[in-house]
Amino acid sequence: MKKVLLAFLGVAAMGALCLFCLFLPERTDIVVVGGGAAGMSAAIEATERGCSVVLLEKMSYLGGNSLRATGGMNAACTEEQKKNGIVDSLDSYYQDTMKAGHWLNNKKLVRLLVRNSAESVSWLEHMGLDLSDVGRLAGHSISRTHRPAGGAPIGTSLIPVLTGQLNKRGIDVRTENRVIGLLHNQKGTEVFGVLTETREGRQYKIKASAVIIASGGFGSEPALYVKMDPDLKGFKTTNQPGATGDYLSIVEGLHPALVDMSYIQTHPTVEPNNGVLITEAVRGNGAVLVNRNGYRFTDELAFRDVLSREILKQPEKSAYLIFDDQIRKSLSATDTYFAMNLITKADTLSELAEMLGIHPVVLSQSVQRYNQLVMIGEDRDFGRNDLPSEIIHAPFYGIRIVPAVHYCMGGLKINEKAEVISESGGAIKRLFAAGEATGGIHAATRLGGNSLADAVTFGRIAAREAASLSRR
Ligand code: FUM
Repeated sequence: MKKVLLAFLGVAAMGALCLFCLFLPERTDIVVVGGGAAGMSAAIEATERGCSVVLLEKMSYLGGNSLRATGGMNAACTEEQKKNGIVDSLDSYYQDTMKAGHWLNNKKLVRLLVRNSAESVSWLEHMGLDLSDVGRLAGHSISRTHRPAGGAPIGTSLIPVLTGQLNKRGIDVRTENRVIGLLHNQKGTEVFGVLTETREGRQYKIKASAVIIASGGFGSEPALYVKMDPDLKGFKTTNQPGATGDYLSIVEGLHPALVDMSYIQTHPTVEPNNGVLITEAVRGNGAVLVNRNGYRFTDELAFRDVLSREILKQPEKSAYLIFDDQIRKSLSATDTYFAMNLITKADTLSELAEMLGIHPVVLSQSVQRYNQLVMIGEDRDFGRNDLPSEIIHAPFYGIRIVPAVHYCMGGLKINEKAEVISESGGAIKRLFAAGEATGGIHAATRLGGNSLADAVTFGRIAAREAASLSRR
């Protein structure tokens, strides 16, 4: 009888233990919130440093806005630049980034970005990403935007490479798992993990030594971006649907400092009906902009805020991007626009103008004038500082474009360790952030190609610092 009772008690104790385990939160070293380039880079780097990682992404696929990235990734003093005979300097990259940001950027973070940029490029190359084509985007004094050979879009090469690395390392990646809050102490000064919800609505906790927020910006949330900048009412967006500013609700109760929230970048050249971004690389490789009357009206490589403003001053608040077959062939990224039938094609410029509804004589004269300026090597009309080639190789192409919401420069304030800073000024313990969820690096305007540089560089910095905590 005694034996039966003991056995019964034993079974009951085991059962209670199992039940207890069932309700115990999971545990990992680091939770990464968001599966774009910043989150994926952080997860890979943390695993390299011996940490267990869970990466949580609310969408059904990885990549975030990074999957849509086209023009490339900036870095100064890279091997690829050397191979292409490009002489760059860290200072030049720093100055360009600061100038774009109206000198309101966090200087320490920009220095860190610039110093680590070449390393970020070689890190990706070692993982198998081709970044051998080095071009120039608007606002840069030199070619430093790295992309795959032939001018292919970077995002659709980068994300599969990073995904391959996550898989190779067996990293626990959970899509359709939305982080809805952080586990933290009562004062909101230290974080212990996350509260997550699955697509089916099941909520569960994961305890961690550190959490890295890399959930992106809010470029797909008109209510938010119009609140921050009322001038953006009615604008289209280039952002993926998941860019809804989730970090704002995730950090509720912690009182983090937010910086530069009203700085929301519009990309100047977006096709108005489908919201397809026409990469700045088209202008970087030689395209011009004209208005409906056929006149050039601006430096096509001006900073995005300046250029967007200039376009909005033109008739119908839009402009036309004009390029030739040589430019098309230099950038396979344009293939998508042709496949989507977004581009008008003609054998002559006047025929192209007729098809686009632009004044044919004026367009031909504007392009002729531009070609003369290319020949003399100086844009005496608008001060464009890079004039790669004349527009003379038929067929000719054109597309109507408008500015559209593209990037949120503002976000969580971070320090050089990518720690999230609270309103009271100290770092919130065990909480890190990287990528578009953060603010301070780009300030008033971001240079094209700096978002991937930021995402990869600060994703890895956040992981390095988070990993040092989990080893303690
Ligand atoms: O135009 C582009 O390809 C955009 C690049 C960027 O925003 O970094």
